[in-house]
Amino acid sequence: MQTQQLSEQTAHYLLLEEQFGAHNYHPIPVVLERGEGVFLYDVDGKKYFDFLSGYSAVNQGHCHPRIINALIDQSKKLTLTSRAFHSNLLGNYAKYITSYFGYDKVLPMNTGVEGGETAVKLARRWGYDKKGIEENKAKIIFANGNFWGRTLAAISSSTDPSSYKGFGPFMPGFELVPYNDTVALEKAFQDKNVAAFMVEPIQGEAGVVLPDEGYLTKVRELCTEYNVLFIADEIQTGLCRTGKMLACDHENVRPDILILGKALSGGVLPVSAVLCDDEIMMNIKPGEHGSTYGGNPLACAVAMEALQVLKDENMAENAENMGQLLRDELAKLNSPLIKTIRGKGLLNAIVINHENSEVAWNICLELKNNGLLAKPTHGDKIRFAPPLLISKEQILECVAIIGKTLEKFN
Ligand code: PXG
Repeated sequence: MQTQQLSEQTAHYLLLEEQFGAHNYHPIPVVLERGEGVFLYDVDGKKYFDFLSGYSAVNQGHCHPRIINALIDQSKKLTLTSRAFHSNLLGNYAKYITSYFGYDKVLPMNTGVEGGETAVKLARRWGYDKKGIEENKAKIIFANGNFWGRTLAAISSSTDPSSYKGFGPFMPGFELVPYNDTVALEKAFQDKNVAAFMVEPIQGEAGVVLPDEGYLTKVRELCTEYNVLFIADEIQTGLCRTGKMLACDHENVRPDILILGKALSGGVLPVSAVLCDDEIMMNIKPGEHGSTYGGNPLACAVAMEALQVLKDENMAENAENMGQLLRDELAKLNSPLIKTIRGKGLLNAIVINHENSEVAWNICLELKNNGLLAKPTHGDKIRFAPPLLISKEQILECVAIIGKTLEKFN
């Protein structure tokens, strides 16, 4: 591993985390204290381009003034009622987000993984109440390489040993098919107990894996034909990240259940949402699902502003254009270290052409030294996903940083 010169301050904070925090992450050794737009600043005042955007939670840019103002204004009035009482924000938010995405109803939760859990519960209940699946027999199909969080249910569908190994026993009723394989999917759908297929339109954590064009269209067709719910996990791909409001919009397909999270709050607080029509949502009765913080007034105010900012600032269009520019300019580097460049909009990854998986990590350390923050995933892949307000000049500056960095490793 490459040795890094760390400032005394940085070393101090790293030590605190190491001594008193669980060792459940392996972060890049940088300690951040401020963010603004596409930039992050560390405790020594060094400025960086953020090429991770909190795993796509900060699509609108760090500390977006309008979102922060919505947070401040609402936080002075009312932050939490629990769902024991109504608030004057929840109804407005529900109306706003359902008309924004074109669904009958929303079920508000907090983290992405709770959104996933909610979708699976809704699908099971629909399977029993509407499809007529026998009690406790419902199956949910997932794709190999899926990632939807770290709870016991989420790791029960995982094909990544670092997620599931040593944490069994697992949730029954989950089955897997290869990603991007509609023949396997149709085979799985022969089983009448299948209630839903839950899939990421582009697999994010797997390393930005894009399916063939037409995959989502075929998934939609098969789900309709076999009366199986199509659940789209758009927690990472949604909200303009891939150059459209939703990644499903690239093929004009409408999932039966849509899960959103991350950028739904612009990185300000955990806000997730599950959207679907009454036929699915209205099977859940009072007391059968929820959470203390789900739909809290602060989250409602922040989410409405975060969604409005995406539209007002044309973030889908900018993500589409800047993503194309980024991939084109990365290709022009002609670096022997880049095996593959892939992505859509501003959800991109490069695959490093080296057997030694430490090389991608060391490249990220050197990128950090040169003023750009990125993190490897699965050893050899580096995600390039800046906030969506990045400009052309900034993209060119970032590609220059990446080019200079890679040259050191040739
Ligand atoms: N679905 C997708 C597609 C995701 O990428 C989740 C669900 C879960 O969201 P929450 O808010 O529960 O983390 C994700 C999360 C990490 C990490 O460990 C998380 C994600 C990607 C990479 C790392 O912090 N995505």
